[in-house]
Amino acid sequence: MKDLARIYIKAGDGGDGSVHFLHGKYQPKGGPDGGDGGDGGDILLVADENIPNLVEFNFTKKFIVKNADRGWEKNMHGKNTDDMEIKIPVGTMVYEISEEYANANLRDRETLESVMKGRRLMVDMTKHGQSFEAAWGGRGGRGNFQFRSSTNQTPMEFEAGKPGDEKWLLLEMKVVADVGIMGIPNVGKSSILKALTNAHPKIAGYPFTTLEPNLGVLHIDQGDKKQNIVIVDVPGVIEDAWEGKGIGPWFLKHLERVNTLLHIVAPSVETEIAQQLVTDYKIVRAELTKYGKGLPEKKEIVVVNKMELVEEGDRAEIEKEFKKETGKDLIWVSAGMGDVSAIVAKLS
Ligand SMILES: Nc1nc2c(ncn2[C@@H]2O[C@H](COP(=O)(O)OP(=O)(O)OP(=O)(O)O)[C@@H](O)[C@H]2O)c(=O)[nH]1
Ligand SMILES: [Mg+2]
Repeated sequence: MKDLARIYIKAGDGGDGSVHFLHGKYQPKGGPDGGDGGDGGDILLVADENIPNLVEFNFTKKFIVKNADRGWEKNMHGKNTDDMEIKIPVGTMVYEISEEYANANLRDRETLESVMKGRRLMVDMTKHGQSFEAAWGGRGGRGNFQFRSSTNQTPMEFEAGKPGDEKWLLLEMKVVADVGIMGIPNVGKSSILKALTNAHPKIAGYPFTTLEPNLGVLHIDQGDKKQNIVIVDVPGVIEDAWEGKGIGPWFLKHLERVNTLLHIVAPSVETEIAQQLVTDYKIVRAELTKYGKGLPEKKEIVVVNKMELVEEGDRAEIEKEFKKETGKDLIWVSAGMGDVSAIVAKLS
């Protein structure tokens, strides 16, 4: 997912005030009538749920509002320029960065780290329709009409228009969701998202089928209790993801905003199932700890998927062993059989 972008924004400059004198038919030497310059347009950022990611900022990187017109004779105000709206995905954090990073290579890890260190958060756009004034247009300058007085009938003064703000911004998008589905590859994370929600993620029997976060909404309607729970399913976590193994740890940022983690495990062996589940669970927990940023502290529900592969009579023993080693309880589902009711019960 394209979840990082850098853009340049420039609001409109105000127009200069004008210096002019009225030359009416009966007023060969009329008074000052130079009008004020127009106001430059602002730049607004608007969060829009129809924008899935930041990919369009690969193509358009510079947003420049036209400058306003200067003032005119007959005390006419120069034309203002319209504000510009830039639509960005919901979940975008907007940072101001120093101009020295205007052309720096953000793919270079060290450069990116220094950009991230020096950035200043302007706003976090978490709601559809939220708007933010990112750059103010310059005010127009006053024309000489405004400088007339009883002692100065022929003012030559005027004001120049003020320049519009210009800035370099770093946009970083982090999915906004209530619940995050994670775990090692191929345990059925996307299958669970599909069974719970309206989403249609790709599902296949090999690791890293999911390469980008998938989003879905679970509707819970229990008479008086209606809930819409937004769920995100992320790629698989493997040992040393933090060090760059697999597709790396970058996608974990899309779990930073969730309240609850659904940590999915699944049997992949026929004997010693409990030990295998514990090992897989601990691999993922270790990567969460390395990543930090609040993830290790989040509420976690551990879910065994593919439960039909485990004899019902063996489940209690597996639960006991899992609890002994990790301190966590297990719930059982089978996305394959369409039975994810244990998750719905926990979330509602
Ligand atoms: N037996 C069984 N197989 C399942 C179940 N749920 C999913 N699968 C299968 O497990 C495989 C992996 O499913 P995915 O949903 O793609 O798994 P994932 O965890 O999202 O995988 P990655 O995105 O690659 O990490 C597919 O072949 C699914 O059909 C289940 O409840 N029982
Ligand atoms: Mg998947």
